[in-house]
Amino acid sequence: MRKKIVAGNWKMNKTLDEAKALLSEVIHMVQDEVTSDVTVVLCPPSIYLTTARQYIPTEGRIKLGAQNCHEKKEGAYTGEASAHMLSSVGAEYVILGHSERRQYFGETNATLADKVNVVLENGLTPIFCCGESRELRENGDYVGYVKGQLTDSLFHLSAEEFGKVVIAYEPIWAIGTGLTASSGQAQDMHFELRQHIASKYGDEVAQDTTILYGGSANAANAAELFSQPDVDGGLIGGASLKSRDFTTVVKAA
Ligand code: 3PY
Repeated sequence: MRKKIVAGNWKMNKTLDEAKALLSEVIHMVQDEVTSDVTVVLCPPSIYLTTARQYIPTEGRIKLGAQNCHEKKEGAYTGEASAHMLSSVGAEYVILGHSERRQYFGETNATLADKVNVVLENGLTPIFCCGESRELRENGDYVGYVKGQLTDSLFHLSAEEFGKVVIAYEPIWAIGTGLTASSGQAQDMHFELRQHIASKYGDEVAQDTTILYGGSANAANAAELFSQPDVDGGLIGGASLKSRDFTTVVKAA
């Protein structure tokens, strides 16, 4: 049985006091209300990771994640954080290749392959984001494009290493636009990606791979999205900033 995960991507939001309040509310609500075995990953801005670590119980379903890391081990990279540093402050997951990182920070499939390597070397779980633009969805081979993102950034891994990766399908046209993929569109792509993984690593690895949906998933649409057989939870943007909404999404998984 593959793992169900709901991860909250806070992006660049919240002051320290607001972050503390949100952490405390979400942790209590999840502990009090969620009965399933879903794993919840909270990904605040990296400046709050150390604080967040103090709020999140060391044992249990709630985990700490970062939103990015640098591809090099260490060195003269002003303003950056390495996977080793993230691990040293208690992060367990790292979101990699979010479309905002690809778009605004020029991250390529090749850079992301390096990031995946350092993240795995440091015992962290990558949440690898992939997804197509609106133009591609309307006029191109969007399935081939998203499969290519996996091939280029992940398929150098051994089956054992790949087994530690979480995939998040996030169509770019559904991020920050209020548009969401229909549950059918999400299912179709997740199915294609699982087949693609099977073609490289075999059926067992593919069936065990957690594939999250991201892109304006929220309290109103999560249950429908998560009811799809190949949708194993979500990577949640805006709705992760409100404790009630986020908890509702977690309960839907
Ligand atoms: C969204 O929900 O829009 C996201 O980008 C999640 O990462």
